[in-house]
Amino acid sequence: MRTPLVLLTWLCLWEEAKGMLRTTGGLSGETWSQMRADGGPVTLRRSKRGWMWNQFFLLEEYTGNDDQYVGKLHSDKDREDGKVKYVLTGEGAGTIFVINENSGDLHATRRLDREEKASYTLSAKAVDKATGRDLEGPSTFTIKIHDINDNEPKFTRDPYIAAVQEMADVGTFVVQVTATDADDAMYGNSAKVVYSILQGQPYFSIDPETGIIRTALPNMKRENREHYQVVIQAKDMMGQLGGLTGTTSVNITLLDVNNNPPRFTHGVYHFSVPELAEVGSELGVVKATDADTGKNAEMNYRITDEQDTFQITTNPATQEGVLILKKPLDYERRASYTLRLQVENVYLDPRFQMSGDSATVKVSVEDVNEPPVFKRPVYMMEVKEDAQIGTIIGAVSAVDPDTNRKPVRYMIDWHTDMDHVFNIHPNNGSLFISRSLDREEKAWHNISVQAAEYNGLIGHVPVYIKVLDVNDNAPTFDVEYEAFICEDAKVGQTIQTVSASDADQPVRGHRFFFRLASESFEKSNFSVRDNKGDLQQRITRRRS
Ligand SMILES: *[C@@H]1O[C@H](CO)[C@@H](O)[C@H](O)[C@H]1NC(C)=O
Ligand SMILES: *[C@@H]1O[C@H](CO)[C@@H](O)[C@H](O)[C@H]1NC(C)=O
Ligand SMILES: CC(=O)N[C@H]1CO[C@H](CO)[C@@H](O)[C@@H]1O
Repeated sequence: MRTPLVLLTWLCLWEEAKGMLRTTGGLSGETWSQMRADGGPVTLRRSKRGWMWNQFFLLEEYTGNDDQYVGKLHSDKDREDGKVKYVLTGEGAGTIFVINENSGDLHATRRLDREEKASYTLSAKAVDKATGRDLEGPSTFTIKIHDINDNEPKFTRDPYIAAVQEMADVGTFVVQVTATDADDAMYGNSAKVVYSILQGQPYFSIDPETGIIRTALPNMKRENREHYQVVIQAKDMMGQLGGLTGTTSVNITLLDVNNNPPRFTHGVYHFSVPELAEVGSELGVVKATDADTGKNAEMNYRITDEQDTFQITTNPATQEGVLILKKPLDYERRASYTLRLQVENVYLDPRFQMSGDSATVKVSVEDVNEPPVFKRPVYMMEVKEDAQIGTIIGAVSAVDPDTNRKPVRYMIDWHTDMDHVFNIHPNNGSLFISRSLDREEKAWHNISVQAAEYNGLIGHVPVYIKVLDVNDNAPTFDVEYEAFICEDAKVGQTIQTVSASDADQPVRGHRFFFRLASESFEKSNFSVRDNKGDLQQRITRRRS
């Protein structure tokens, strides 16, 4: 049979704890003694059979020097004559919690931390000291560690890294920060956190409840300021005075948008280029600047006139415009050009109305001392092979293309006329024959004529001289003939066929006339028959 036991407790509770106990303590219908006038611990007294009330409450983080009083166990069987002994078992019994076996007073021997362990379950019984018999069977109760605000809010990150587009609308989401508080979230406000912004106004704002950071100023331009360090505070106790705080910093970067057009660094650029510059060569670079970065600063250059002569490309590494020669220049023909350039961004943002920029480029062509230039790229001349020495066969002509036209002197490149067959008048370019020609020996004389500026540059031109044929070669018999004839040969019988050739032109198709030499003609016993149209002529017997 169970012996009734009276449980007396001292609860060290603050005002708010009382409300908690009312809802959780199972004290319905019972009467609380009055709170002590000094506001200290209340005495809760209850007299009831059995272990109806089975909870103790204990504040965490007790800072007193002595053991912290938890409460008192009392049995009805205990007449306070020293015959009853109280025995404690369970979590922390004998170590964290000790009981005075005579009085039933329960103490905690060390400071407790609710965030480490929020409640302990123990058992107590009353024993007859003399007999060792249980006066009251073991009954279970719990000691709940009551929260105090001993933990400050802690942010999940420090720092936060975030980015938002420049010129974003006010209220644009940037990042959400979160602070957690280890205190009891179910009880009081120790874990109720409110966010505020310590640094970073007026650019950014924070929602006190959600921790969402948003933009707070319109038209924040990256070009004015790119990086912001925002400091956020989280305060528990719902942000009330006395709450604990934690802070974090949020590094916010404004992301570039294309809100700036490229601008030429100069209104007019001057370049000079030697007239002999090769097609494809670089004449110079122009630069436009763009306050944006990356793709938003990429640009295209354009020439709006003189596109035949020049072109412009973008150097992808520097975004400079590179002016390139597209056609050969000639100082003597045109000494300067004026071009209009246009520059625009490659990737435009439809939100921003931007027009590109324009600039002028003045290109001056520099005169280069150029060699004399012949009027024709090649000269073709003809001369009869029997022409007299000193005959003029033609003339070449060259001029210095430079503005201060220097006089030109002509020479034959002797490497191309080793035999000195030709001569040239040094001032007027007339070509003479200085040796007799023979077409049959050499039909072409391909020589090179030079025109030199005085003490200066040399120009060259090929001259092809064709030697024309003159009939200056007699026909010749191919061999010396030796013919045999039988004595009974008939008249008209062919004895020998002879043929001839001629060194003059044409190579084929010569028409030769054959006859017997005059000294043997009269009384000759042989005759020659002209085999018309045939190179070969037959000699035949005329009489026996
Ligand atoms: C060049 O000079 C020579 C000698 O004075 C003269 O015979 C010739 O006709 C001249 N040639 C020309 C193209 O004037
Ligand atoms: C000289 O040039 C002509 C014309 O180009 C060519 O027909 C001829 O074969 C050349 N003769 C020599 C020896 O190079
Ligand atoms: C020039 C010559 O040799 N004529 C000879 C031709 O033939 C006759 C007879 O066979 C000779 O008598 C000639 O002398």
